[in-house]
Amino acid sequence: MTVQLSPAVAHALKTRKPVVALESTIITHGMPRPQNLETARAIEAEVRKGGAEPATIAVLDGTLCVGLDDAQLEALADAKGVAKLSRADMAVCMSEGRTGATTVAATMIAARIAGIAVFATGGIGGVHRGAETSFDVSADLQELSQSPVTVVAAGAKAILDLPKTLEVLETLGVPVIAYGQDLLPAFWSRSSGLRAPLRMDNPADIARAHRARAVLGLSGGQLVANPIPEEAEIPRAELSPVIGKAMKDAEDHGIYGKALTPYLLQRIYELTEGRSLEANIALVLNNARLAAEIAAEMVKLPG
Ligand code: PSU
Ligand code: MN
Repeated sequence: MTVQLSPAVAHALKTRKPVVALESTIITHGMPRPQNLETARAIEAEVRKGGAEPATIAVLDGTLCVGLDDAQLEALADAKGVAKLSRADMAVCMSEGRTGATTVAATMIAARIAGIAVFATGGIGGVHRGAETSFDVSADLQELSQSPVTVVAAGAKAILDLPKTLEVLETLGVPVIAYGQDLLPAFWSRSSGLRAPLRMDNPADIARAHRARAVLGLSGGQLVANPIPEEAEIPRAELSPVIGKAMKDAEDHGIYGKALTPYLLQRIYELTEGRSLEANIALVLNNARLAAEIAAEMVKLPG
């Protein structure tokens, strides 16, 4: 029931090398095999290429591991019945000595403990469509207001209610920064049609803004919304009916709660014949690149 930094991550942090935290729910619940393991490895390689140390995070047999070696990564990618951990259930998983993958919320908690300021993922959880009746709002949003981590994602998935997600983030005091454009990206698509509250055009500005929050004594981090590369995007109009169908299927099968996001991702993968996965992989790698650049700028800041 401890927290364990891998030797590589511990060394990087000690010598003030840039480090990028990575989540593991994307491996266990977000992508099918074998692409999940291939992508997990490719993300780590991308972070290293950017001169930063990757720290993939998971709870393994009750230990919160910050930085996995390749054997641990492979075992996690192959394991069945791994729990999907958020703020509410991470401690119980550890106290019971079990294994669980960390969502954005749980990964932020681990990054905070380890002292890692930057985290790359695909998409964050948000306010689900129909939340006015289901009350399904991801704990990722709350965590962004509590743990001081800059999270690089490709915006929020179009399976969510994006206007409501933006409203909740504003209420919680979370800066939502579109990278290099005015519009909020929507995961598989470069544009959600909504204006992002903030815009920044280079990694150094993002690093300084992170530091400024600390100067003000503000809890919580920042959400950087990085648009998917043009060549990989699936235009919104094309995806819209697919998302509608996947949501109808979820309803018909009575899927809700924790199971909903993984179900929708899998269903959209099937309905697009794999195209959504290709886009997902491209955008995560793109986020890993930007996160490494931000991490490199963070360590240059004085103090
Ligand atoms: N988006 C993806 N793939 C994922 C997730 C989101 O494209 O695997 C995962 C992340 O770990 C995120 C979690 O933190 O889903 C959100 O789940 P929920 O909506 O149940 O909070
Ligand atoms: Mn939920």
